[in-house]
Amino acid sequence: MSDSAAHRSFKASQLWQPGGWQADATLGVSANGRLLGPATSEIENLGKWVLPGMPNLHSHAFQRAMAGLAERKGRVDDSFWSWRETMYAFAAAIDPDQLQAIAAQLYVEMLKAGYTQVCEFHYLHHQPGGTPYAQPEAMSLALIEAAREAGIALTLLPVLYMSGGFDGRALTARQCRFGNDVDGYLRLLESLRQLEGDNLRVGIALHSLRAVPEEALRRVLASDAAKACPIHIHIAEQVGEVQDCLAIRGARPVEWLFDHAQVDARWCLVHATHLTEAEAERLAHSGAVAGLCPTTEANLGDGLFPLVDYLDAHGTLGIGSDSHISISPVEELRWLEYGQRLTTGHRNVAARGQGISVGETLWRAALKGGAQASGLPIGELRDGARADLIVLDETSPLLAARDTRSMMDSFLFAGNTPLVRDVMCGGEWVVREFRHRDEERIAARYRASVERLALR
Ligand code: NGQ
Ligand code: ZN
Repeated sequence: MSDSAAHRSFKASQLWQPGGWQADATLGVSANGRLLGPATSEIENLGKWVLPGMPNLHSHAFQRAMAGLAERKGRVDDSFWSWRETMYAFAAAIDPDQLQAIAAQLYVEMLKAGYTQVCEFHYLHHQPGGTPYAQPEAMSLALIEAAREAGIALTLLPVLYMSGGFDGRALTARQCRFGNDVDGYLRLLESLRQLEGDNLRVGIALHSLRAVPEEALRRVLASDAAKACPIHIHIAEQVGEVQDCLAIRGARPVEWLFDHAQVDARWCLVHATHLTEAEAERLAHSGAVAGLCPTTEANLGDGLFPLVDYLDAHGTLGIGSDSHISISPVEELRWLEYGQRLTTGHRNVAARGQGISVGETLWRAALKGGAQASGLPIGELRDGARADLIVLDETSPLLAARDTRSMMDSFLFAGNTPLVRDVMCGGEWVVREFRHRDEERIAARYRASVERLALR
């Protein structure tokens, strides 16, 4: 194929750029799926409303198959911690084939919802009981393969998980599948880093301060890999976790992390729900990303992130679907705003000045923070970036009579009909006219896999 044949050109009536809508924009896509100046040849019309695809900065793929299975009361004090027991029981039997089937289905659903990249916070490493698979990376490879099948960009974050609490207690039987020592972890990380390429980035994940002792944290952060790759950690999600950290380490989790690690733009602090004003400011000024997962945080009863303090301190944020109780950037951003409205009694909270659009503010912020957390050249449709874009359904009644001023607010706040019509990821059309290119096969295999899991 000649260069010009592989280099395709597109136009959009309105293209979303960091500064706002750009009318009559043209885009070129190279053979390797990157954006570059348009070729002079044939120009395909993408449609009226074209946006960068949204990065999803936090996912535990296997949890997709248990979405909806923990909504019946077990005990009077059902909480995050009792949900976690249900989740452990569910995680106990999944094998690499089933993980691949579940993840592929999940990633198809993500693409159809407008996510074009996913950060997979992956800790289900070993066989039930904790013995490594013959190929120790088997579960990681299942996720990589699932992302390839679906056609989504993946930032794989193998997770270090060593202890069952701040006191350094041993893992329980159910947590043994997650456990590695630092040497084993660094070996896994290095072997996965060999696989990095256009569609795959590898980064570091520390499960939480509960699960990673201080000395281990120091060793991992001193590794070569840590110098330039994304570093993600769950932090301050639950009040009980903040209390335990205070009791055992003498500081709140975010405070402790900042005092013991150089937290900067490499980092993504997932949840960071319970912050003092000083912590919110420290996080904002560090340049790290707050990884917010509003539907999961609501589902698990975590609490509300201090969005106003954080935005006023110019903090960076992104969104994740985490437990996959919902797979929709629209719903994550809608609930991020609605949580604030419900507690403050005000409207248009995320817009920090008169005349500013909430929808534009949130979509723009989540693109930027998600891209940063992913370690990939995404989130913006500029030369050199991956060609990851979504085209909205301009014929939807929800968008009738909308213009550049009202469009993003209608996209995020009006109705529930899916508006993402076409999705291009890495220059490939993965969704056209609302259908993923391989959705029937992937859904059939998913159904068979979860039926087998349910029968066990
Ligand atoms: C997880 N999920 O790793 O799946 C966690 C729960 C824990 C969220 N934090 C387990 N949303 O934190 O110990
Ligand atoms: Zn999580």
